[in-house]
Amino acid sequence: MTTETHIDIAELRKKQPRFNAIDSGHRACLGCGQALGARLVGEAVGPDIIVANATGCLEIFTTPWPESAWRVPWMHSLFENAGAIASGIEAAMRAQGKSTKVVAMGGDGSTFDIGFQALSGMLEREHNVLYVCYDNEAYMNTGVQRSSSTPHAAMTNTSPPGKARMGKRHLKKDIVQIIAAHHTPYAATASVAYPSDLRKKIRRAMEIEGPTFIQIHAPCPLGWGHEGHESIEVERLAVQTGLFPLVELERGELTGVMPIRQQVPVTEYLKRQQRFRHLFAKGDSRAAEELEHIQALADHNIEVYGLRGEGVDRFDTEGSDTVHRGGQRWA
Ligand SMILES: Cc1ncc(C[n+]2csc(CCOP(=O)(O)OP(=O)(O)O)c2C)c(N)n1
Ligand code: SF4
Repeated sequence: MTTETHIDIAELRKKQPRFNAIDSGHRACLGCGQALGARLVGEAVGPDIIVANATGCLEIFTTPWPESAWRVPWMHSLFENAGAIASGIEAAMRAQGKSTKVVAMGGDGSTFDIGFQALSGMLEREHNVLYVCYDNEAYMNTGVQRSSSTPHAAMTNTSPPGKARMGKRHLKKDIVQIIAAHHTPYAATASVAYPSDLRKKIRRAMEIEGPTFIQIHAPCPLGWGHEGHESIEVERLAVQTGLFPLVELERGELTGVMPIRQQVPVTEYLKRQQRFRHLFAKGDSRAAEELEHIQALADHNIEVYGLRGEGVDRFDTEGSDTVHRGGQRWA
């Protein structure tokens, strides 16, 4: 015997433990770090926002016409002008006396490279906008081309390893420091493998009147070359090796770091990803040199940011458990 149950969607939503700015129905790949990142950001920002989203995977997989996975007002900007669009929306809100917060979003290609000019202007003019960069370290939406965020020695379709070079020749751009050099009130790095820390930083940024910036390291199984179910494990290693330091900078001053108590060798991170497989090729003496170089980059981060923690745990969870899953309840 079946009984029909009437479900009141409005009532159900009220009982939900958290607000989701982005919901089911998107078409990201399995294990997409950016989809998880956007979900975590969406939980932390609350409903009173307007999103300006640059062209890239996030924009494409959340809004296949005529559908949308967004539950907040959302605007697609060009690849190059999310900062300008967000500035304009914020100025319009201010003129109308509204407190709705503007959140700009873009990938690393959009943020580090093509949209940087508009972002720099937005920061310099001190617009009250939170800018979130989902850093998956390449132009993924168009088939994995190198960006200025792609790490040294990584293989992409435009930085193939071969006789002339071992993957990308240049270093990853230090975007959070460049943003901080704009005297930005709050600039931080976060990782989808540390969700509570990520949400905490988003909430901190939302409280600040003025421009804020968060760079979220987000694995891309397609571009990094690992299985979708490995995303979080791989991403944790990015942080635990020191290759992606978790830091907070306020008006250029370092105000917070997530210490690493037991540093993991970079090979543990690199060997999990096909984009670094040439670094493990037998009989190529350049591979060992590159591995040493990458280890030196991780050690340098640990030194410069003072990341070395003390204690027996692999990782200092201070700060990670203060914000509980679901966080604030929204009406
Ligand atoms: C001016 C301009 N150049 C190139 C493109 C083509 N394009 C669309 S998405 C994209 C890659 C986006 O990369 P990224 O910003 O890193 O985001 P991801 O897709 O990796 O999330 C490119 C090159 C475009 N839309 N506009
Ligand atoms: S290509 Fe990468 S960033 Fe794009 S949807 Fe797939 S996993 Fe996500």
